[in-house]
Amino acid sequence: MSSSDNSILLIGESDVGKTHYGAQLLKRLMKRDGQLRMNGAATNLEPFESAMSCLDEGMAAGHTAASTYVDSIWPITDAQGRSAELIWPDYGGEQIKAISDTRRIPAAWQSRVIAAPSWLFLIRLQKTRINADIFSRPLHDLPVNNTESHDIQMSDQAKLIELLQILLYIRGMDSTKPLASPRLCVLLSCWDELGVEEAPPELLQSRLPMLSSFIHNTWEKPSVLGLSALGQALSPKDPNEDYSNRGPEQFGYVVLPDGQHSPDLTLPVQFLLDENL
Ligand SMILES: Nc1nc2c(ncn2[C@@H]2O[C@H](COP(=O)(O)OP(=O)(O)OP(=O)(O)O)[C@@H](O)[C@H]2O)c(=O)[nH]1
Ligand SMILES: [Mg+2]
Repeated sequence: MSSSDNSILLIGESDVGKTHYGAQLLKRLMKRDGQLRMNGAATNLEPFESAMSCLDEGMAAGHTAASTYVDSIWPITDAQGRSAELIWPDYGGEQIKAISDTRRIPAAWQSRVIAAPSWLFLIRLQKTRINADIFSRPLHDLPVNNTESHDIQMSDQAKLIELLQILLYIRGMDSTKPLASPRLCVLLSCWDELGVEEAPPELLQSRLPMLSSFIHNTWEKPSVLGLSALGQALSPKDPNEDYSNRGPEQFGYVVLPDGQHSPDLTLPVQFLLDENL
């Protein structure tokens, strides 16, 4: 790994689990038993400090203020001893929603989108409205709407695709060939609340088929993983004693593309960094 730019563009609206993943990832890097380990002093940890202390008490942390954007810098090393500086952001998810809603991108975000060699796209399926449409049911099974007066809303699936299209446009990607760069990893977050047996790529394909096709047609080698950063739901008010006694490091897992679970929360990052090593 070179110590040049290993920033990860973490893309996710509010409530998808960005801050909790950041806090749990940081704890795993410090515990040093995964594929990636902390190798020196991390800087700008403030956004994750309060989340980490809530988790230590067995509680969930709060929402990140809409205007916050902080890049935290983590010196890491992999199992082969190669080192890099990982730039991991934390921000209020409203910033992503604003890009999608207004189709305008602030200058600071523009440079991040252009510079980051890897994109980590968090989707929380539980919060994604999946309306019945011709992609999920035959046309004759769909409810008939009185077209005169109903509001036409874009489906969440179409919005997620449009967001990726906006980001690709900003980056100037107009290739007709599948993209090798930026590398893309889709993380289906809060996996524990889904209660499914399927592997992540199949789940994405069955729940959001249009998005899954878009991703597989646009990128050369996208990866689709599941993530349960906490391992279970936690309350922001009632501490979970067992969680606190055993320690948050004992909880949380990644679901690999073949459906296997791994407690190593650093795996999605390692996948993204691999090509940039
Ligand atoms: N069940 C479950 N809940 C989770 C998990 N990770 C996060 N959550 C919950 O999901 C909610 C949102 O998590 P955050 O990490 O605050 O989300 P965020 O993307 O940082 O949201 P903003 O700060 O608003 O942008 C919180 O209520 C967490 O408790 C998980 O792995 N499992
Ligand atoms: Mg947050």
